[in-house]
Amino acid sequence: MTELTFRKTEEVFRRPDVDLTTRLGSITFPNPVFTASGCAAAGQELDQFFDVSELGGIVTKSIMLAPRSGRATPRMAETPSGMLNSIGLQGPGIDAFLDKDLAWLHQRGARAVVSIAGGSVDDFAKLAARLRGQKGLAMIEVNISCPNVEDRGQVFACDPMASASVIQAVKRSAPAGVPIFAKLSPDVTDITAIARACVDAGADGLSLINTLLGMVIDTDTMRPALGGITGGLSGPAIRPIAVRCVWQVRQALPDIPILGMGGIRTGLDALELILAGANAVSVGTTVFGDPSAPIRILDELAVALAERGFGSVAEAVGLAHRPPEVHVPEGPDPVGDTDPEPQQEDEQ
Ligand code: RRO
Repeated sequence: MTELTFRKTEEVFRRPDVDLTTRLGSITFPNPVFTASGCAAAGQELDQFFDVSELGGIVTKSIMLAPRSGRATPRMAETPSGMLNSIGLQGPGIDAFLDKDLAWLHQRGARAVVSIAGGSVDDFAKLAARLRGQKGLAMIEVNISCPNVEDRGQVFACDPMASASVIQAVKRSAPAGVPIFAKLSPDVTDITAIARACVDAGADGLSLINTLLGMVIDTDTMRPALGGITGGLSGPAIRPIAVRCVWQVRQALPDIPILGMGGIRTGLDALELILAGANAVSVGTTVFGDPSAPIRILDELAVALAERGFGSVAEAVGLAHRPPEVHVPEGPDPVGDTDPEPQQEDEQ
């Protein structure tokens, strides 16, 4: 069925007839384009640009148990084809989040993917328990990979055992039937080892990738540009890294759902991650300059899939892993033909 979509910009777009539904664990989402954690708060600000319930899901900014003011300013710096952030998990704490943000998303009809972050395994378990019985909750993204923490020991996703402990604890405390996705860091030697540890600990899927640890020095002040000194690098600069991580994890764990993110700006960028193995994608940094980007990218992705002859997004997931087509050169049949007839040249 062809769907007519009305944009608040009064533009009318006829989305091609492609089945965009995608399954992440036990949940089927209407389409594979989500927001990325930390880039759209809980979706309210974006709702003036498009109907946020039209996206596959809204991934919220990582929430902690208590309110937190975050790191010193400045908290953002531009980089070539990307940006650094050093927010430091600023947020209102889980109680205010549930009352205001999750309640709003539910009332709006959006599918909420709640990102949780903690400083200890116990924090994560408590956060997961607080999500029991909450309406509008579609999925939990367990952020074990925030780069902007006080010490690297708190980046659980840099260690398979620490990652597994968090996921096990979340799985035990979280509401039954809600998929648990572990968000991983690309800043490791072998992301598949961390991915396996999370899946063995009970993760239903993986979110790939968080930002990479980076740094900018202001050559006028001759000091670090960020108050927090280091920050997380995002944007198009990291897209090839995201593609590589999704590819490696899809290869290692063929049946695990993957939510892919990292520098997506267009429908073709989204398709690239899907071909690498993502079942759905999150759109992040580009939203700061183009708040309508997620819905535009969804439209562009539908067109890109239709143009390539796909009837559904599912057909494209991981397709880049297929073996190369073997090219059989034309020529005489070699079987039993030791003395081939000389070939006649075509008359021109
Ligand atoms: O808040 C942040 O500084 C932050 C988080 Br929680 C994260 O997961 N990734 C990031 O780049 N920044």
